[in-house]
Amino acid sequence: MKETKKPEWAPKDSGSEFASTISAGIEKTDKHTTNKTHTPIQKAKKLDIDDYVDGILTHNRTIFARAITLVESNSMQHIEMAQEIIKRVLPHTGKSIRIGITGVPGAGKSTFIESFGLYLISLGFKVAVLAIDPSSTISKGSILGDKTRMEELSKSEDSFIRPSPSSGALGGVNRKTRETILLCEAAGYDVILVETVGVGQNEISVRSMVDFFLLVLISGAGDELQGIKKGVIEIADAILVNKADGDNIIKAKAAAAEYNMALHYLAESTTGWKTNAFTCSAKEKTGIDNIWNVIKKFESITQESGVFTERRQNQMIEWLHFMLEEYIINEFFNNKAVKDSLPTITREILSGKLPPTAAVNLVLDAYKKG
Ligand SMILES: Nc1nc2c(ncn2[C@@H]2O[C@H](COP(=O)(O)OP(=O)(O)O)[C@@H](O)[C@H]2O)c(=O)[nH]1
Ligand SMILES: [Mg+2]
Repeated sequence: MKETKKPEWAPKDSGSEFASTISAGIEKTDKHTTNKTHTPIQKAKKLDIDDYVDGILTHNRTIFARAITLVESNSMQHIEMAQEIIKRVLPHTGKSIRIGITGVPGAGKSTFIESFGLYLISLGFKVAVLAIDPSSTISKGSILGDKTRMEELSKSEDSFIRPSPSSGALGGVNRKTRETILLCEAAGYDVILVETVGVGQNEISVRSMVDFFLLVLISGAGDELQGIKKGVIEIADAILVNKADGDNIIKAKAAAAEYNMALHYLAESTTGWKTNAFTCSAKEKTGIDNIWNVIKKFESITQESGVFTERRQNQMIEWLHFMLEEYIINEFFNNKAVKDSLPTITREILSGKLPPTAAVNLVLDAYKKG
């Protein structure tokens, strides 16, 4: 079906992409015009779980996008429905390669994804691009930027691009992105690219949901940036020095050589795999096929050794623990007895009557009794 003409990254506040392209407006049109050539589309219909599952598995783009909207919702009712859908499609997930892409803003991640995504599509793959961008909830700037950078890719029938979900209930962006990955796989996407902005905590959470972690850098970045990069370099499976074009080719190659030297001294980020630095030009589309070969080699080596599967299993367990922790913390701090006891106990700590460790026991007692 070709109903979705609007690019999928239409900013969230324009209405969910879904609703904005279809439901409400069309319903009205049908009521207020006599235009019978306009076939009323099933959009207005409320979908049940079977509809969602069938739609995802038969790759109905519209239903698929609606399922993702459900996953991204903060309403408990939607979350519950989404869980049921995910449970049903779970046997059809896991067959993609999940690639995390990080790097400082401006390194060229989006431009790279455009070139890389189109290259993968030319090889016959279907590509999903998900973004995790903490700044996008504050300003839509980055999404608007991406819109122009991924123009060709967004037009392809074989791509699906989703901007960063807003945070919110139950696991927030983390859960939403992980579950979206599963839906993408069930819908037949072969390569999942998760783009994140290289600022602190983000890389760690993206690392925990992908198979391969790619760090996009540029040559000549200032010293203060090197500081941020250090920790991230340690978890990268490949470093890609981008913008190796024009006058910059030599500098980019020198930077890649330097990173390769530095990588000698670092522990493996993935057991049995040697992280290397390469160059590419996202703009001129050079070095793109090479990085795909690196990723394929990584996949075959880690599949063979079992590290691939082991990592995915660990990631699921981590996810379980992460969600449990979040749930327990919420439940604890929303407990009435805890809420009631905290102000007095806090005052006693501040006035020097109660040591914090003893206070912990008091709060826990209140919780257990409450
Ligand atoms: N010369 C050159 N410029 C690039 C290349 N890749 C990206 N850029 C430019 O770098 C800027 C930032 O790119 P963008 O993809 O938005 O970076 P992101 O913030 O990492 O997603 C844009 O002006 C791009 O046109 C490249 O390979 N060569
Ligand atoms: Mg970007």
